[in-house]
Amino acid sequence: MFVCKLPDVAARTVRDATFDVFREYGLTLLFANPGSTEISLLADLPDDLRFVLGLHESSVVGMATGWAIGRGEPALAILHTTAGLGNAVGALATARVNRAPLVVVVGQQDRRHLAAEPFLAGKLRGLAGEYPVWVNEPVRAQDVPGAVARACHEAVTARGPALVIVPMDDWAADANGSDERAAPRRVVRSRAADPEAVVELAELLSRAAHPAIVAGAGTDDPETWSALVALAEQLACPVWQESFSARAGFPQDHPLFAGHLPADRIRLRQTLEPHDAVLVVGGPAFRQYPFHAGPFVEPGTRVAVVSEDPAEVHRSTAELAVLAHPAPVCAELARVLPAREGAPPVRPTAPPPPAPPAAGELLRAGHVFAAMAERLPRDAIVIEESPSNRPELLARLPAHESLGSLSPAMGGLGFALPAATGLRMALPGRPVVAVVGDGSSLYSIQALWSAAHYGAGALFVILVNGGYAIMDRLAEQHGGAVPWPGFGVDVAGLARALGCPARTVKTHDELLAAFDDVLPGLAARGEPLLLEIAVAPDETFAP
Ligand SMILES: Cc1ncc(C[n+]2csc(CCOP(=O)(O)OP(=O)(O)O)c2C)c(N)n1
Ligand SMILES: [Mg+2]
Repeated sequence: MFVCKLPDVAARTVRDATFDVFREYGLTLLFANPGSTEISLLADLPDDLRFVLGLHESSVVGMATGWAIGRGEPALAILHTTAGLGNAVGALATARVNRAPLVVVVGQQDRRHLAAEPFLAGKLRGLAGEYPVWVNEPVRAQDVPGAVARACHEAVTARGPALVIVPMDDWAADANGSDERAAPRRVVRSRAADPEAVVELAELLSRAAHPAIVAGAGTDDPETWSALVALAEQLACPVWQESFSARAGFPQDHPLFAGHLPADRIRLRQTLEPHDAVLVVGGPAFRQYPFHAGPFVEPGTRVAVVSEDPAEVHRSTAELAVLAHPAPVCAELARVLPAREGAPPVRPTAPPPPAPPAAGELLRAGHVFAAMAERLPRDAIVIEESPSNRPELLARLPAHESLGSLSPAMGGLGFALPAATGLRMALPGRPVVAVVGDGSSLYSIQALWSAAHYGAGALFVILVNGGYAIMDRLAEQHGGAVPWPGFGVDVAGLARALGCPARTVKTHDELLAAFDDVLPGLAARGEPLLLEIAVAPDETFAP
């Protein structure tokens, strides 16, 4: 019998199968900067996959990180072999420490001649060091879709970037053999509170006469906020925010909020000295900045930790650490512990607004934050990357709602502009303001192009003090001369050159007028705006 064999024009490719994985896991926004090793993936994208161009990989990954944090879901970033991944390493480290789930596809040269190390062949596996939560080089092209699905699970469970390195010829390979993925369709992560763990924590807390709570960045979600509020109210105890926290773990306008812990052991010991038990929730015991000798707490203070981050749990200097999601544990503790009587602590109030500057004097950061505090909508997200002004910003701009406060968790500059852009794309109805130093603004300035091009209506407030004020203060404290010059960069001009509308503000009246004009309508902005505000450098710095 004669059988007519049709040509196999409609053969399904690994690229098709991977796009289905993207769709299945909601990875339909592709934050990317393309290179030749990614052309076979990216050319002729189907309409339901949206490409978002970042003009440098710090912006690509920063935008993806903002998006992932805003959505609480993994975001997809696509990077170009060694050059792209190399440029992105700092941003990937920030994503890891900020606990943002990212699926990162890294393009590689063609498998068929990789052995000969052609132009653009990348030594990619170890390039991002220990910062990815998972790195995979699929053994066969047909393993790529499953690897992307697994990367999604790895990124969510370990909360960081998971990398899949894909040779460029894999995308056109026949998908036959890729259906049996080495990854489950769904992962259900159990979050129930272990009754034994709750009993141990409850015992430690009920023996204490004067307990206290320290909230870390890991409690910043609405469910954990309310569980922690219930626990704090049950214990009638003060709640501090860990120092140098990347997120607000507790409502900072609550009467039990006691302020931000100091970042050195001397002042930390003094602050916690009145307490015989400290429960650290969603953070390590203890996050610090400058080193000072001696213990974190006085000998009479018992320390317990609850966190779902294994590394935080394992490195904590504590008597007891519980590896668990804090929300159910805190809710359960609030249920089993008896209500305590006791006067709530005196809540730190924001310092009064500074008097307007005298004629001819420059504005100070305090003027900017005080004016913002009076006008910002309650649900605003404030992204801080203004190093010398951070303590004053935290004091004047409390987080009223979950995700109200965000900063680069490991101190790497160049996060705020792209993160604000990605956050605003993820949460188009929520006001987003990035407060950024002039020096900090220059690390990922090209993110402004993406914000403008994609209509991300974030507000970028750039505090122009003419240089690296924090470095100058630290050098003074160290007792040494500063070898780096100050700089006067026209940041508003740079913004305009990148297509981002910008205004400059020099006087107090201009400041109030600009904020009156812009802040009330922030939630509805369809385009970004950069405000370049000239400020005097602060003369002191005590984190
Ligand atoms: C990528 C990166 N490079 C260098 C540093 C070190 N660093 C920390 S703060 C700072 C200066 C920041 O200047 P600016 O944003 O103007 O803030 P100011 O200190 O003036 O408030 C530098 C260079 C860093 N944290 N990250
Ligand atoms: Mg500066």
